[in-house]
Order: sequence, then C-alpha cells, then structure tokens
Amino acid sequence: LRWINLDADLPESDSHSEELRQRGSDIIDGLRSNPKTLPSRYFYDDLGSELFEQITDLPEYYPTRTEQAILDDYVSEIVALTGACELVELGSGSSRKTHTLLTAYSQLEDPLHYYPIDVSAGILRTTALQLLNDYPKLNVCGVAGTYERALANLPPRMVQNRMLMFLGSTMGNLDDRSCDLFLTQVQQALQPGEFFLLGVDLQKPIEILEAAYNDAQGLTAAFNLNILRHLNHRFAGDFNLDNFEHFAFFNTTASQIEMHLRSLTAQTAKLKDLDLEISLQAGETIHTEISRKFNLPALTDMLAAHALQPLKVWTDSQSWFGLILCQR
Ligand code: AVJ
Repeated sequence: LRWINLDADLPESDSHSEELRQRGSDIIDGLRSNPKTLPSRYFYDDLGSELFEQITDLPEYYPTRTEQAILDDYVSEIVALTGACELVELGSGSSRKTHTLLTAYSQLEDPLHYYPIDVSAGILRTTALQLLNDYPKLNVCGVAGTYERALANLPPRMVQNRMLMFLGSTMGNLDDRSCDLFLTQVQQALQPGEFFLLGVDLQKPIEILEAAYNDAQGLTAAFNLNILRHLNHRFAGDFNLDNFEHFAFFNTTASQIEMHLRSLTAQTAKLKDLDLEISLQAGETIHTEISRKFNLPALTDMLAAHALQPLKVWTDSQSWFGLILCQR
C-alpha cells in the first residue's frame, strides 16, 4: 500500500496563514462574487463523503444503482475491450462500484494495480485498507488530492496499459469551461491507445431529477449544509447552519440540477483564517453545485474532439445513465 498526498494536512499554527489563504482563494473568489458560489469539492470532508454514501442508498437517488446495474451487465465486455490494464479512479470515494471492475480485472493473469484518487483522505485510507483485505493480489496506491493536481502528478505506470475512470457522473459538477480543461488533462495523462471510462447521468423527466436532489429524509439537505460546517472547521468560520436552507431545482435551459443554500435572514459570517467576512441578505443564495444531465450524442462528440475516441456506449433499459469507454 502506497500513499501520495498532494494536499498536505493543514498547518497547525497560524504561521502558515499565507499558505492557508492561498489554498482558500477559490472560496474567497466564490463568496465575493455575485451571485455567491462555492466549489463543490468542499462538500467532501469525511462527514460529507459519508453523507454522500448514504445518499447513494436513497430510494430517490437513482444514479448509483443505475450505473451499478450497467457495470454488472457489461463488465466482461469492458474487460474484453481493454485487456489487462491498471485502474486509476478519479473521485473514488468508497470505491463501491469499483468492486465489480476489480473483481473482473483480478481474474486476468496479470498483476492488478489500482490508484484511487480522492480529496477525502479519510475515506481513501479506509477504502484502500478494505480493498487490500478483499483482493489479496491487488496493489493499491492512494492519491489524496484534487483531480487537477492528481492528473498532473500521477504515479508512474507499473504495467503497460492504463484506464482512467471517472464514474458516478461526477463530471456533471464541472461547467463547460472546467469540463474542457478536465478532458484536456485526461487526454494528456493517457498514452495513445489507453482508456478512459466515464459514467454520466442523462436527461429524464424533471420530477425524477428533482426528487433525487430533494429526498424525503433530508439527507441531500444535510449534505448541502455540511459544506458550511466543513468551511467552519477548516478556516475557523462561524456560519450558523440553522440560518440556511437547502434549495435544489432542475434548470431546464442549462440541463442541470442546481443546489443552493438560501439565507433565511440577513446575516454576516466570518472565515477567520481567510480574513473573510461575508454578508448575506434574507433570501440570498450561495450556489454550491451543478449536476449536469448529459445528452449522449453531444457528449460523445465532445470526447472525440478531445482525442478521446468513444469505443462503446452502454446504458440501462430506461436510458437514465450512460457509461462510455473511450480510447486515446
Ligand atoms: C457525486 C457529484 C455525482 O451530482 O448527483 C448528490 C453529488 N449532490 N446529491 C451528484 C450529489 C447531491 C453527486 N455527484
């Protein structure tokens, strides 16, 4: 088991406050803009990752189980198309769906290497240890960090062939510009002939989409609010979570779910370590996430335009979710 930490733990004293501010610059920019925004990756501290795990089991949250069903149905076809390769997974989280792939690839003669990448170092560690237990011949190298930093600093190949995986429609969090940059980075991280496996959520009736982000148990609300708790913890903040409510809807024009936090009163909050004071009016929102619902033909065109040639596209019986295998 090897580790690469690209987001070194927070400094203990405030003697590194310049570095802290540097690291929080995306938060400062987002909270100073109008309308206010926050980068979605701040959902995923250890509690946020745990809340997301619970969301994936909700009756309303169809993406995870739909993607799992596609993987179950077509995993042997995927393995047959790629042959032996090492697996690099962006945003691996609990790696739950990855078990299907690891089981199939571990049946090949070749040694199997798996590189989970996640911003939550805690869930990454727990998952890696569990996987080593489940797959005795698996080699794991965990990478703690953002996609940008991880893609630019991937560990050297242990075998000839590599597949980058980005499942769960996490790419839906990226707007057009970020998506373009991301796919360019993916293409650059791969050698010619190597693979990219992408899972994406697709367009479907608005009632189904909105229910998935407004579950009856309120787990999605808790997940959304947790971003403020995470910021409080990480940057000595004083956001009062009771003064905000979860707000999610499908933006038909942009074909994306949007999650916001709506301020219930006029209020101010501080993030002390970022030297930042934020004022919110009653009803003002902080935009915390977009979750795009893709159109498959447009997406495969975009992949091809980034020299990631789609080899095969799989969907479920209702065409709710898509899995695309690309080759550089
Ligand atoms: C993990 C980013 C794919 O967009 O559906 C779940 C996160 N947000 N409920 C998604 C999420 C609200 C999820 N992704």
